[in-house]
Amino acid sequence: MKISLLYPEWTGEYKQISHFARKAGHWPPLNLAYLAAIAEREGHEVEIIDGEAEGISIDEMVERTKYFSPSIVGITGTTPFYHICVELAKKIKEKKPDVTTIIGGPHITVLKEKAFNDCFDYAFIGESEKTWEGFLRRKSFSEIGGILYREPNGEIISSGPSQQIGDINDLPIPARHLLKLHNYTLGTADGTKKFTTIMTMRGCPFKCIFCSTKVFGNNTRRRSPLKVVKEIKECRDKYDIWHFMFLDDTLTLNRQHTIDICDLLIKEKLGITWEGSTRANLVDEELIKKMVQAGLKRLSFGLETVDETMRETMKKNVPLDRYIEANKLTNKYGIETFNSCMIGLPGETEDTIRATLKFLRQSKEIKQANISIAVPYPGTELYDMALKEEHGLKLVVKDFSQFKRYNAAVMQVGDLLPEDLISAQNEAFASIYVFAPWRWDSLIKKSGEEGAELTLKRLMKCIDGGETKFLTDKQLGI
Ligand code: B12
Ligand code: SF4
Repeated sequence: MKISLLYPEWTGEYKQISHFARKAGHWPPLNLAYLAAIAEREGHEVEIIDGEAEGISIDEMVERTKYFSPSIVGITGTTPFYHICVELAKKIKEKKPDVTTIIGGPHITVLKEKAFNDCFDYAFIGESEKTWEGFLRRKSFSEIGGILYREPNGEIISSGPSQQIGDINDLPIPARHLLKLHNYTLGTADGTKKFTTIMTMRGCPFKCIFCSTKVFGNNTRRRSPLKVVKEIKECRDKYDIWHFMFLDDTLTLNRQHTIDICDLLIKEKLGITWEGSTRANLVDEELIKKMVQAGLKRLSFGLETVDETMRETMKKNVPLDRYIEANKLTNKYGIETFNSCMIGLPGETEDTIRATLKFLRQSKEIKQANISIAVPYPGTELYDMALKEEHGLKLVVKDFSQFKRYNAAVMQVGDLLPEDLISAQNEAFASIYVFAPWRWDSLIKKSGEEGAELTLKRLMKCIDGGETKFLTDKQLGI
């Protein structure tokens, strides 16, 4: 049987700032590569179309799919771009009504029946490799669980809870040979690198209120370091990939697991480089040293906000001073370090935004930062808080296509309206770079001269429009 797995283009929705999203790089759809590997193992002919990396429109994707003439089309979707998946499935059904359409991913996992649009024949809920294998083997749905489908009378039926893979070492190696691997590059302070993504672990035990962890849940499952390093070696030798992004939610969650992987990388002398994200309180000098020896080039931390009450409400439970310490440490070992912050979290006021921005503008330890707008993804505690209007939150935009993070805001927080958060984000993003010369170099290396110019223009636009609420000389301390 022929199967098409589709990842539609999405950055175009960011309009004027899509440059930054694209310049930051294209990421391979690892989910589809896992599902493709299983389908191939079951003897099917599979294609993966990555509309984002290949820069193709929905209509082109429909044409390509029609040309391949699959019996099954599987689409992956997150909340803000789910409407694109619906549009794509509808168009495919128009051209080829007999094709079976399947939707999977975080959005349908949380919303289930509510998002099970007519254009999809089946919805896969949660972690899906086991369900997918059972589906392709035509096992009875009640046996495999994790599927939504319709009875002939239109009634939606759930086949029961999805089954997680107990031992994730049983997963196949993702079918990267079906991807156009030269398309996947990352902008780093070391220049642009061809890369791929890899997971050493699934799940996260923490409960940050804004984070959607519904697919893999809170129990963590680790792969054997030997398998991880074997996959890295295969990518290097077969596909000439020398840089790896570890997608684990919290890379150093299990210190010994990280050390074991590092030891193997060092022993094998693979010469590859890698990066990932973790919590600032889960690194120490000995570990960092080992990670650097094993090829670590970049680490990301979620700093979010400097306000202590807000930090408590969002349940991040990492003291702010740990970020300063962790950044000092990574700077000492020459690791590019990225700190992501959010505005619009519960309890946010103009003053708390100013405090976070002031901290970012003044902190020389923080070489790179990013500001996104808090989005209450369905299924998160933040979403429930916004619905219940707690901590000054109010969900004012209910259209999921606006649940983006950049240039869009869907919640009001106290007196801050969505439009205030958007202009604060514009101002913040520009100011933390423009007024911090020690960040210029990395901005230019990562976003190019065009990106640096856009950043400057963004700030000038705020100043011209009189929107500089968070930027006075006094606040800047100059
Ligand atoms: C890497 C990553 C990215 C990469 C994208 C990589 C790519 N090409 O796929 C980048 C950086 C570009 C990115 C962007 C965004 N991301 Co992101 N991202 C992740 C991250 C860290 C890993 C994704 C991954 O590969 N997981 C591993 C695979 C195996 O898991 P999976 O994708 O869930 O797939 C499994 C099931 O969902 C299911 N499945 C998925 N698709 C399909 C399709 C079919 C047909 C079937 C049968 C099954 C199925 O089966 C898979 C195997 O079990 C996750 C967090 C996480 N832990 O998953 C966040 C996450 C997916 N991202 C998230 C968000 C919000 C975004 C953005 C909206 C942020 C933004 N910039 O505005 C965008 C949206 C991009 C888009 N196209 O939709 C949220 C999604 C929440 C939600 N409700 O949708 C997550 C869950 C983070 C979080 N914890 O909140 N992201
Ligand atoms: S933000 Fe990170 S640490 Fe917090 S729950 Fe999500 S993945 Fe886990």
